[in-house]
Amino acid sequence: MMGIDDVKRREVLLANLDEGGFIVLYSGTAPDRSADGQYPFTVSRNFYYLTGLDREGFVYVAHKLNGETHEVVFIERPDPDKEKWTGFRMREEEARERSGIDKVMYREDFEPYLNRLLLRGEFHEVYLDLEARRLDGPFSLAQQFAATLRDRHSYLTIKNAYPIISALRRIKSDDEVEQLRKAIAITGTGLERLWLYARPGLTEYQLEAHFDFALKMAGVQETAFPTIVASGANATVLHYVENNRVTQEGELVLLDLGAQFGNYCADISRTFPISGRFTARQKELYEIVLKTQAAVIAAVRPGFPMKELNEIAKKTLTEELLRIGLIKEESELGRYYYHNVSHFLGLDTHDVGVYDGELEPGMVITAEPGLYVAEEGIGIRIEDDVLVTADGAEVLSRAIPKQVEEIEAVMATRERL
Ligand SMILES: [Mn+2]
Repeated sequence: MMGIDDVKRREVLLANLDEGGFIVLYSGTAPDRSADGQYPFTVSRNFYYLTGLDREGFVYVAHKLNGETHEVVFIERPDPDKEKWTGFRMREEEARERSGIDKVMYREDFEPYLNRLLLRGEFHEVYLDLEARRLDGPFSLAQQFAATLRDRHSYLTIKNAYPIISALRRIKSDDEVEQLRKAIAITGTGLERLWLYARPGLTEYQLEAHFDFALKMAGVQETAFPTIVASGANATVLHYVENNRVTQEGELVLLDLGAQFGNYCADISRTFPISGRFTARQKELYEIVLKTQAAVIAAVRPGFPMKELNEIAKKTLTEELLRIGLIKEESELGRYYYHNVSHFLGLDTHDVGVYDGELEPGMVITAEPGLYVAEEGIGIRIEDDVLVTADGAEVLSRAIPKQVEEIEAVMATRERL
């Protein structure tokens, strides 16, 4: 469709390099946890987007000299002894095939290689992936390398590759949309299992376990983000992740979850009655959120300002809450709705994108209005993933039940278990 494919992505990046310029991108390393343990590794999204490689400790280097561009990817050297402890490493041939980069070297050659380049004294600029990060957070590998270059090669101009890469990532290719479809389909499978096993008395994390089980049976080991299972009043806390409360008869449960497939993230929210049937009040509020979401999705098309989607959500919610008497004037809406209705989706759950800009074909966004009535112990959010098409929108997650009758029908089949 629209976005560009792997090899062309690097062409665009390298087109920014001047004569005497080079670029260094890191795949990243797993953060330390405790003692010799580490958290699971998440590949740098920009590194993966450009190379198709998602292993730890890899580095991509490209440079332009005498009108010619050279690319190298440095990978970890497979060590048969180490592999008995930590598993197989990617081989040279595989790295070459996946990335389309002919020259593959080992990681220990990275510094000597760069030294040889820099000692030629012919370079004047370097591109690094300097994503905006907190002042008080840990230094990224790119930030550390930038500091080294500033100390030892202070004549070099350091430039930021991040905006170039993220501009490309905003528009998804057919292949990327396909990965998202798979992530979403598997998320739907997980939700179905969670609903089939849901009943009052289970803890929130036990509901989560059914989702996780279905994902793993579908061949997916990772969620896109920490799963939110929020019952009763917990659902009025937007990013509730404790998931340790016992669900009670008659409550609504808010789920915000997603599988990750091929490093692409699904992000779906559903809200359902733990006992199988919505009460009249729950249904009244639920239908308002559903109607709001429909109004938002109906507005999605190329040229529509991203920011305006939230105005549509607020307008519909305000009208409806005035109608049922939950609020008396427009200014009170903030008590019951206090987030944004949409974000970009892709390799990151909160993906790159410009919130001041207009929607374009190939962008994927979420549509996720909510209503949070703390005094009634009710929190509702309904979230779908939406592709902006040439002339409108396609709801990628349309197969996942969300109408009151559909959810009640799924829950009704629990009796057969
Ligand atoms: Mn979301």
